Amino acid sequence: MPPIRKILIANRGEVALRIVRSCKEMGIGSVAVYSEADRDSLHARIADEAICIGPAQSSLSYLNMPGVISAALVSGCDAVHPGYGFLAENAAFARACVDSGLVFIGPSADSIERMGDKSVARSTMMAAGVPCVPGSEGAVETYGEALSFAREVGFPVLIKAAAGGGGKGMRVARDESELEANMTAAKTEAAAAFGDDTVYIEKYLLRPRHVEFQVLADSLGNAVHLFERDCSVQRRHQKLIEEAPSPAVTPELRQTMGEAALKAVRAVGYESAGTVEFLLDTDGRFYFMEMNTRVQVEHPVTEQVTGVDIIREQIRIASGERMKHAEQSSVELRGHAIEFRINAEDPMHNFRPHPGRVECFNPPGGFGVRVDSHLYGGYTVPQHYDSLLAKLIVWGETRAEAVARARRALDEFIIVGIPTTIAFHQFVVEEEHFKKGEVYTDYVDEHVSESGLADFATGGQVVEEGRCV
Ligand code: MV4
Repeated sequence: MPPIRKILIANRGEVALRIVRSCKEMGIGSVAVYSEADRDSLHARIADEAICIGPAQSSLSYLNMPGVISAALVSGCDAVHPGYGFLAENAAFARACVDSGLVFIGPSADSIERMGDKSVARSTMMAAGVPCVPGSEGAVETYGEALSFAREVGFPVLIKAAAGGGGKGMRVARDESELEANMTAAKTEAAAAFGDDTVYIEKYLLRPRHVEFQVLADSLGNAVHLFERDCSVQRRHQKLIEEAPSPAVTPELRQTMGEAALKAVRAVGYESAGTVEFLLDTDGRFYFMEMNTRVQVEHPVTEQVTGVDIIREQIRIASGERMKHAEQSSVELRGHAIEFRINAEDPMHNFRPHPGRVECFNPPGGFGVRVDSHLYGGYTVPQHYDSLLAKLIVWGETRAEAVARARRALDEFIIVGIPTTIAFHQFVVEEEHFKKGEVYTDYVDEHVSESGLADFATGGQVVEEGRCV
């Protein structure tokens, strides 16, 4: 495989910057693509070259495969990094890159496809001996089949869309009387959202934690995991806070779950960075949920506790090189890291997205603080894309130290002009359950009631309309 000399970054925002930064450190050229709405964006400015690929609407720019590939070819790139979102888990795009003579920095199109269908992924993992939530072997065709699986595992059950992930096309059936209608509802929603109404059935676990393992596998057959992240603090399937390691995972469990994650990787001949998601129940049992075949938003917490630059490793792997840590025993876990997603959303009003002009941007710094962001004072957040503005990642020798540092860093963080989730995070870092590491997937609904947040959010960071304070 020839070395990679120039990479097209098929993304925008903070992740595009993140990728350009690794390119620069590796002496690799970088080409940004941007939409008309992103003319003034930082990712287009810091890359070596930048090419406008179309209007604001994603489907006409960041999702336009021929446009992105043409940009790579005319600028003389030899590889494409898709980041997360947009085309990152699109098997047709990975295939189109390869067919155009470009290296796709990620897994093979076949791996993306196999993991993209959650019911196929589930049966693959069952066959490989990776623990899965009790339920159907693969897709469920008829109501009769659904009923027999539901009776076998016991109610409540969860009906999930095979093409889903992230909660879409998902319905709980608490008892037999709800099964038929909710299966129909899940199928209808899945058909509308994904053009595929295939569903499967699992026992519905109560108060699970979301624990995911970062994995890396190279083309020479080496595979390691970089331990786990706990992403239990979510709202409506949007992650808000992620941390590594998980407060719920003991060294023994970490070893067992890590081995299961590697079993999953080997079962599909996976190559590149990926994430194996598990649900961890209150009794410490874990079950495979999904595998994500991209670099994730929350990858920095893993970087901070392992010292591994995951983007750099993706690029090395795509070049056919051996990854930095080819042996599991050489990967070490040090300290604790927590990421807070700072979104252009108003937590006082149901987290309503709130694009607009950022008058002042003053991120925190100092020991153990990392901020990954594409913001600058005077930048206007466009309405066309996701609301992620910045990621605050804090590191500490212990979880308590990381939480104390987070409190300090959040207090320093000033974004003037638009509401953000900073106030939400300021509430959470003072909240007793979070401080003890007691976070479950329904944590936000249970412990961050809107009234509680409203009470807290009046204090803390000082924000005045239109000026820095
Ligand atoms: C589950 C579950 C309980 N039992 N599966 C939500 C998103 C999708 N990726 C899978 N999800 C869940 N699957 C079984 N068998 C609970 C959830 C779930 C959830 C999972 C992770 C993080 C937050 C969540 C919030 C609600 C439900």
